[in-house]
Amino acid sequence: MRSPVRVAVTGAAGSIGRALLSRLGSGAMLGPDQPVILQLIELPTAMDQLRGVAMELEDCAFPLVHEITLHSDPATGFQDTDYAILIGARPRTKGMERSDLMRINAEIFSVQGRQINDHANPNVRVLVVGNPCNTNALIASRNAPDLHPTQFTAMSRLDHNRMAGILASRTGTNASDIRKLAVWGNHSATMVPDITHGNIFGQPLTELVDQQWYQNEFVGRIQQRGAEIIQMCGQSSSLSAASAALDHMNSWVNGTHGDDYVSMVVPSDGSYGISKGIMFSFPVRCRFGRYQIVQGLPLKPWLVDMIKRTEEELLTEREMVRDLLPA
Ligand code: NAX
Repeated sequence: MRSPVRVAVTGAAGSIGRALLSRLGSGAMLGPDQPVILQLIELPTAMDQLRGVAMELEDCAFPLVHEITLHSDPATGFQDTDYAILIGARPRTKGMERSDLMRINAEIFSVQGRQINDHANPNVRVLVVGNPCNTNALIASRNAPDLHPTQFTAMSRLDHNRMAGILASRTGTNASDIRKLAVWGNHSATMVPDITHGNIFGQPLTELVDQQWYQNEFVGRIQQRGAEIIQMCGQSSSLSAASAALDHMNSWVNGTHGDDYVSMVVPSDGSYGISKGIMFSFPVRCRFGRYQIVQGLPLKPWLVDMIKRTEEELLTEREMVRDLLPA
């Protein structure tokens, strides 16, 4: 058995937080031989709910859970942490403009970026789930000057997994046999679900599904899947979002399979002509705890147009929070 690592989770008493913690405690993120110390962070007003979550985790008697600590102060919550999963965010309420939501969350993530910078393990790996997650991750990273921007990522894995799940149902195959899917851009309705390099046991997905269905139905369905789930359940995705967060971290830490890849929101290094520095979802391969953007994928012109639109949206989001981005 290895020595325990520290995992900090914000918004730990919320829907995604609860769904994530039980599977994290049973090894779904870091493997069945990696003990964890859970550092759970919540708003001061949600500490009672957080105590309840901690009691339930205690009652699960997970052998891998070494210790659980509870924090309303992110400075102590992020202390020495090896991994930080930032789920807590202000949800959009009735009548709130997108720009207001962006500002409120920007403030939260600039503070958290600074706290991670000052208190976490210098090798910390950060995943931002709370929306708007690409721009929140950018703000957190820019407020952490002592850390490398590549230590900050955000989550497009849910969109990636949604593609695999729906394609598996469509083709009557197992989701794990579907290879080389990609989500490009923002985790928003402008995201670009790309199956053009995908295959199942070597057979191209473009031969297995109808092109009209892909372009006219599938793309919109993935982009709107979150809204569809809210309409059905009255709340946003939590089980699948938690599962995707664990998959994201697992791929990052333990690597991707063979020459397959996954989608992660990472700082753009200019690959595919995307503006440097913005947080953009790319196909990545992970090895030895690091990720690399997959290079040289040929892109159809209609996909390039969509990728440009999602990039423009991210550039607009960046402008909205410019004053919270130290140089
Ligand atoms: P909930 O409202 O159930 O839970 C959020 C929790 O965060 C609450 O317990 C709240 O007290 C806490 N919180 C708020 N601000 C905090 C702060 N500054 N520090 C610590 N805790 C804080 O929301 P939930 O359904 O769990 O969703 C959380 C976030 O995930 C939302 O922003 C949501 O939009 C986002 N999502 C992102 C997804 C993605 O793929 N990137 C998909 C699912 C989800 O929509």
